[in-house]
Amino acid sequence: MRIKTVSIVLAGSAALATLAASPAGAATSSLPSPSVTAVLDVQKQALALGAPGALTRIDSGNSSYRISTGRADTAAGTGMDADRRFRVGSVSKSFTTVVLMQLVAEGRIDLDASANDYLPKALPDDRITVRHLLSHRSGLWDYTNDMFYYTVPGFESVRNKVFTYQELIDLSTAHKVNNEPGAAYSYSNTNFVVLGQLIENVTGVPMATQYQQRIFEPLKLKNTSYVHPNTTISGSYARGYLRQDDTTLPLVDSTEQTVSWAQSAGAVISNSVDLNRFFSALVSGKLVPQTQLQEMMSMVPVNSDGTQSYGLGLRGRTLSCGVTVYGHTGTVQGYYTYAFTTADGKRSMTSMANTSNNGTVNTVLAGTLEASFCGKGVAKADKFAPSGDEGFTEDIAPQVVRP
Ligand code: REY
Repeated sequence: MRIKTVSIVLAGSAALATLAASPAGAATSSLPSPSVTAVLDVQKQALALGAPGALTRIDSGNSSYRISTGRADTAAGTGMDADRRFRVGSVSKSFTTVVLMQLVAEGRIDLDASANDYLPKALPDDRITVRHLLSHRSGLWDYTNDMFYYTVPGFESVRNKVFTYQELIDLSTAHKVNNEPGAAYSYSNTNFVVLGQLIENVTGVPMATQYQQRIFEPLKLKNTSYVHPNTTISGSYARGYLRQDDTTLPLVDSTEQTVSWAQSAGAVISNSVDLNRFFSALVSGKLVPQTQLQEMMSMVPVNSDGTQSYGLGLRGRTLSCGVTVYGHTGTVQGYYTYAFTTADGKRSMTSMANTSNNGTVNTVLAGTLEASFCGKGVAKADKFAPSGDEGFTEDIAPQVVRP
């Protein structure tokens, strides 16, 4: 098999491009070819808007494209490259869902049973099912709304903290719920913290072991780990830089943290090759049986024009060329991630910018989906002035209205 690899690294004004071998034929024949130029254009916009660096990896049939720009470490001046590890934030929710769905397939958990049947301490409403948690329809308040209302003080107050699941759940249940169980989509980290607790309670096996045995080892994901509550990232990684609420102040290096505030909702570390392999394997039926996969991929629209949808622990994005891609987004201090694949798993893309609390960078980075799956750039007018649903940042506290 001949493998095509395209690596592009852009650091400062110098561009280096290497092209090895030639393609052995496009596997995703109906899609336009990825546009490396459009990916680079998006990455450069992300840098202009304040991200120190950005990376993208596209795996398409036998071809892979590795594109990176800017810095992985601003103090050391190290250039970004597409293989670096990073904190994937809520992409972790798809990993947690795989563990849960394997337990469903094993007959140990019923999706439509009350979550309270499986929990050590009951949630306030018996009507909340496991499915409601997986689809963000439980109504449970997202405790991160309060925790990170003030971005850097909030972050520093939890950076080295170790929470139990129950402590985080109690922060949520001190609030009124957003909606009756099942009545509405309301994205909340609480749902996936409850699921971590539920999995550990049913199996008696820690999440770290579950991820390792059910996903990382079978897929040989050598760059993926769950080290909670260790604060460091091993191997070659990108440092994360958090923007302050006062944007005139310097970025805060947020690389080292326990991520205990997220755990099973967001504490996985990975890289682009592994995330592409994970989502491709998932939709190809290599992680969960067809019945459970279909449940995960049954998408319900979550924005007004239906271009964004949520299944079970899985997001859908319908792009301008008509294709719907499946995966997840992630936001954790210092890192924005997009990791998506086509329904057949034949083209996958992961992008990361090493900053956060900068919604415009996150919105712009979504342009790497158009570039990778539709071969397109994003019109100039849309680039810096997100409006309507395009400006809606899925992951961050939609309930919080800033003064
Ligand atoms: C938490 C806020 C983001 C991060 C979040 N992440 O819920 C989960 C996800 C795991 O869905 C922080 N924003 C930032 C603020 C805003 O502090 N005041 O942008 O890094 O991925």
